[in-house]
Amino acid sequence: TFRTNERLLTDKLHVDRHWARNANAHKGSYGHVLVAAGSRPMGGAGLLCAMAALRAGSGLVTWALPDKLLDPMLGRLPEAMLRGLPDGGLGDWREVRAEHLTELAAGKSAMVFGPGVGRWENDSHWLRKVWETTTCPLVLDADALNMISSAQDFGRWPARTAPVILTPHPGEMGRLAGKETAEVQRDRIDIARQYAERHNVTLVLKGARTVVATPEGEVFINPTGNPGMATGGTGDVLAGMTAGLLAQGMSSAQAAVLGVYLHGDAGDRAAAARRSAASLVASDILNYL
Ligand code: NPW
Ligand code: AMP
Ligand code: MG
Repeated sequence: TFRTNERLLTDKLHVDRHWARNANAHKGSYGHVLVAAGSRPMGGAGLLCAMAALRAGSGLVTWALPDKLLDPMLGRLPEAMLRGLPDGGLGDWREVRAEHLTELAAGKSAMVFGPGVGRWENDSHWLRKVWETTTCPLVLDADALNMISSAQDFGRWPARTAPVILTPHPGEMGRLAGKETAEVQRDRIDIARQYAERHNVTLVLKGARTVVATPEGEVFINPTGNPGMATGGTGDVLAGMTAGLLAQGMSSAQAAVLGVYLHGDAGDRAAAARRSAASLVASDILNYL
């Protein structure tokens, strides 16, 4: 039973209309995503995220990563432009300056930060700088969500002019809302809706039957996807896809709703093609998008 403002997503999403190419299009017609993801032990999260932004249809993708990762990653994703950020030789984000990311974000159509970036001292202050000094639509996932959870004052961060989409799994949602994972799972719709309204963000609460809640209090429930998607890297793919859709000029609600729908649908096609959900891996989703 659905209450006011709650909807189950269906094919009536008009995927063809929202996700089409014009005959006269060129790569500048479909936006430019800045992907800030990956660190030495988790370069794969960055690769999956950047490839997902491309597969979602973004015209251009720049992948910013700690300098030491640049050489090993060059050639792994020939379609993306890579930018190594000075990292003190560490291969992670600890010594990367927020200002460098802000410079790269200027003029981009969307940015995604968080998959595989890890944690470091005072990282929530670092994220707040990026939050305050960038003006493009922003997708925050994974470690970026944990940075928000550890910031004591997230509710008082200044309002951004460009929209924000948060994509927590139930564990990350629990940390954001100060609840146990099980509590989140018992009350998914209300917890997502309340957080989105209170913090003026579009919130994507992942897991079976992903919930998308808008800052206006609308809620959408996604019917696509399967338990084969419970495997490392699938969330990193969703974050990149969502930024790729945002970059094409969609509203946050459209990008979030279409992103989760297409991500699950590609996962269903991949599982059917393999005739086994269990053997699905995150890059299969990219191949079936
Ligand atoms: P529990 O145990 O049930 O309370 P973490 P992470 C919960 C990167 N990756 N339903 C569950 O909690 C990411 O991008 C890199 C219920 C679970 O134990 C991050 O940067 C990869 N509960 C970093 O790793 C591939 C659920 O959350 C806990 C749930 C850490 O991210 C992998 C785990 O979450 C990964 O993407 C559900 N549906 N889903 C790479 N190839 O480079 C999650 N939980 O501790 O936040 O760690 O998600 O693995
Ligand atoms: P993450 O935990 O960040 O890697 O994200 C996992 C992704 O896989 C999210 O998009 C989830 O919605 C999806 N997923 C995980 N488990 C299931 C499931 N049982 N049914 C459908 N989708 C799932
Ligand atoms: Mg994740």
